[in-house]
Amino acid sequence: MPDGMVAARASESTNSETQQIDVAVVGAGFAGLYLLHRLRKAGFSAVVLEEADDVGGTWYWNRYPGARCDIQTIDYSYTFDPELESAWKWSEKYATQPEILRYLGFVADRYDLRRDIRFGTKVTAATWDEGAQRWLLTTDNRAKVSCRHYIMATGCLSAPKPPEIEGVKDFKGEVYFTSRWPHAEVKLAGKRVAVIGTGSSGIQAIPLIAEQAAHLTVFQRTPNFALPAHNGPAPADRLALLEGDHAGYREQARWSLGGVPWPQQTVVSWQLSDAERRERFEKAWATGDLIYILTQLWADQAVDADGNALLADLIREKIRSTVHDPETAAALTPHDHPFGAKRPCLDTNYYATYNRPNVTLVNLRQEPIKAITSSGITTDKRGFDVDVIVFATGFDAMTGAIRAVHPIKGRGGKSLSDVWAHGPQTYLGLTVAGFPNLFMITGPGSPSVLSNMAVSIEQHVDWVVDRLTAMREAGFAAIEATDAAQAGWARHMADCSMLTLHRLANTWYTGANVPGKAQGVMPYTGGVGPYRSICNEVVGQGMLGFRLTGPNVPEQCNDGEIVRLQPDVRLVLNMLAEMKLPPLESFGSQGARDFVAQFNAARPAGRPVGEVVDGTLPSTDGPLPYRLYRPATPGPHPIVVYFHGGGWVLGDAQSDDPFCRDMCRRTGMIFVSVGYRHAPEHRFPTAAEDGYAAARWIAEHATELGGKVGPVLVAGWSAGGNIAAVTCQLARDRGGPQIAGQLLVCPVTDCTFDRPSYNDNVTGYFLTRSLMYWFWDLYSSPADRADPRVSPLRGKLAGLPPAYVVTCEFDPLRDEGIAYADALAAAGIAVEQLQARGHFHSSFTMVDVVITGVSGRARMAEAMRRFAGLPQEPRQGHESVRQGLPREVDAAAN
Ligand code: N01
Repeated sequence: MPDGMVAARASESTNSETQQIDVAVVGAGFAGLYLLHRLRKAGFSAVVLEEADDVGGTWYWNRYPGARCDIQTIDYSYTFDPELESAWKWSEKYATQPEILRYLGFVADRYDLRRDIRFGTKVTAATWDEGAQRWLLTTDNRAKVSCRHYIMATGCLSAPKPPEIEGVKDFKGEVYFTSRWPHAEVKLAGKRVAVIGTGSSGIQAIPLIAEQAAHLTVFQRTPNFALPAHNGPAPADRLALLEGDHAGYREQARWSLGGVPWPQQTVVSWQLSDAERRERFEKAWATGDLIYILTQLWADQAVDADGNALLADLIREKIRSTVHDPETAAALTPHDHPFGAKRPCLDTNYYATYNRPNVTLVNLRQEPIKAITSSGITTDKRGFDVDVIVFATGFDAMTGAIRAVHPIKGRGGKSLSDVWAHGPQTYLGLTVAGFPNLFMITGPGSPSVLSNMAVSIEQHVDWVVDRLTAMREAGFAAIEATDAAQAGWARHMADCSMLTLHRLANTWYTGANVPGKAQGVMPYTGGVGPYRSICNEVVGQGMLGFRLTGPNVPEQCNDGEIVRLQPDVRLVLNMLAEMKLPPLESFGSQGARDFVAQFNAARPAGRPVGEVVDGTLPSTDGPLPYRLYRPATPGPHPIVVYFHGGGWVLGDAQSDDPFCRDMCRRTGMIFVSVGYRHAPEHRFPTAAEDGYAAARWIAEHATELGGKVGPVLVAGWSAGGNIAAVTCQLARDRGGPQIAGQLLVCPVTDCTFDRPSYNDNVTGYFLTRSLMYWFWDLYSSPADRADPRVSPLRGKLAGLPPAYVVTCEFDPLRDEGIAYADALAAAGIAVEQLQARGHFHSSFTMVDVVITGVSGRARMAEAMRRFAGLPQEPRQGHESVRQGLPREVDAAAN
């Protein structure tokens, strides 16, 4: 029966009938309400099944004292209807739970939603009926439901976590959970109250409970970072922005990283002085806005452990200066996770509450809870008699409400619980292979809890309803993610998780708060805007990664992975594509040099090293410039002779400056970047001969340069990799210098263009095939090209120094780099390869832009240190697992 006919008799059902419906939705919170509205508008019959007896979802259940939103309420609102926006005015910057619940009730009434919501109804099982191509739902209240599509709008933090403490049942006093707070008033005045848990719920509730209770004892296992909310009226500047351009403001939020329209910060911590950083921090502290402090201080605070530590230290200082008792202050100060890796909280008087005489903090790290007894709580060291225990112990987040609440059986009777036993597998955080026509709103694998939920919910709802509409128009009855698409999404998720520090904390984001739960970063960490563009791209590419079937239409399946690039590479390439630059070769050689210089000037400055010295070294035709980077550590250091990239035509020390600085810091070696001469003014073999001569001179003048006497190392990127490889061959054949190892990053090694990577990556990855042709033509005539001084792959390879060869998947030069490494190995040379998945030609030299290149550079540095006979050093910055931080989860290997 067509869904349209079903729609005509939707909603009405009796106890014995099965309610026939197009779409069933679970949950009447922010997501379920908007879904119902959109589904109806699109002409679908729909029912919402809601366990509670009213709308509100999370805001229905979490009614504890102090419950408020912690995204500014003007941002934490529906945006789909401008009239709704003008019909409702929030009274505060951060609205209270009762006000948000009133808002959701207002929305339900305004769109007459309640008539299609079955309150007090819990779904007890959901089973996919292959024959009917429909879901059958059983409920604990009245009729079953048969639906074409089943949508979980169950929220991410809906399934409370059991307290996991012995003896709760023995306690004779009152027990409350923040996540299931009673509707009737809870009287705490004059009582001895215990609160267990110091996440957002505990931190919001504790100051208000302290005001009422005779005594409050807080049992803290892990301290959390909290910032003052500075609640009050909505800030005038934000309101002015919104009111100045309503549509523009909302659109900016949709494409932002966190779902709130703040610009992207580009300044990194080491570009700021201590005073500048403090000034930015004090402003953020006074602003009282989580997204602001998480995104606006310096660009590396969320991606680099060192950049993050600078901010964390400033917050720690605030805690110490607020809490009078030093021991309590120390216990309240987090040290086990980077700021933001665990969900930070917004508070009102949280730290100051510990200065009250009626508040005691118990540090469970020093005295763990042994049991709950009839009269209170006993730790390893003492007993606490209390009248009331409040559990603010959190949730089985993201998967709890979907996986554990009721059995969901998909194709072939497969249970979602089993499929997710080792962690949630999804495509886009919206769908699961093997579960046709099942959707999740803000499911694991989508930005969800790392974003302004209101924005992410609207995006998901719109995407799903638009897809259902398109399916109906095309005659499709079922949609299902493919295994390949889902596996690709898992890889992309892992790649994204390398971009942030979430993997360095034990949190509910990773499942670590629930004993026995599979661990991995569950939300999508790539940002709201990039995620939206990916969802749109899936549609644009003919529903890539989905199989669509229907009774009277041929199956459609455009299988594949939606993102194969590293997430930051994708952003860089998208940005370059938007610039619609003419081909570099169309500028002519000088024009191209000028363009590259201008382009490079816009990059983040390289990180500081001990010393940078510009000098010249002699060559047969006059002096060549060089730039020397010296580590800050005491020398003498081994010397690396470095050759920049640029197709023998472009580039200079400045163009590869960030890479040299980074590698100098990571290796602890001197890098001397050589200014070899360029084509077309100086054609083959000038670059090769200059490179060799420079390496020889540098090795002979090691002492003068402050370096270690002995073998040098060589390194180079692109055409510089070519010169480095050639230098090794010439040094072997011409009696020195001695070279301890070679690092070849995306090197040019051969003059044939018929390897697959030249065809796979013709355009779209910055270094194009035609640009390579142009470089070759400017540098060498066809007659010269087989000379090993430009095609080292054609030279003799025995007797060369050990090599570390880096190639990138989306690079025309990929296969010749791999061929060179393979040929070196075949010639008996010790060679290691890094074949970087999802990277492009410039990934490793775009330091501090392509963050996912960090792990590759760390490995290059390790190889160089091995070549030089130096001990390995702990990895730096983003790579470092700082002391005290838990082990990484789900770190992607490139
Ligand atoms: O839960 P949590 P929450 N013994 O998991 C401790 C959102 N939210 O309800 O960290 C002793 O953060 C646990 O300790 P540890 C927001 O996204 C938003 O507070 O596991 N302690 C932790 O301290 C938030 O992040 C708002 O070592 C135990 C606490 O209980 C998310 O919901 C308001 C324990 C749980 O903290 C969850 O917040 C509230 C045990 N057995 C919530 N088990 C807004 O402002 C757990 N703990 C919008």
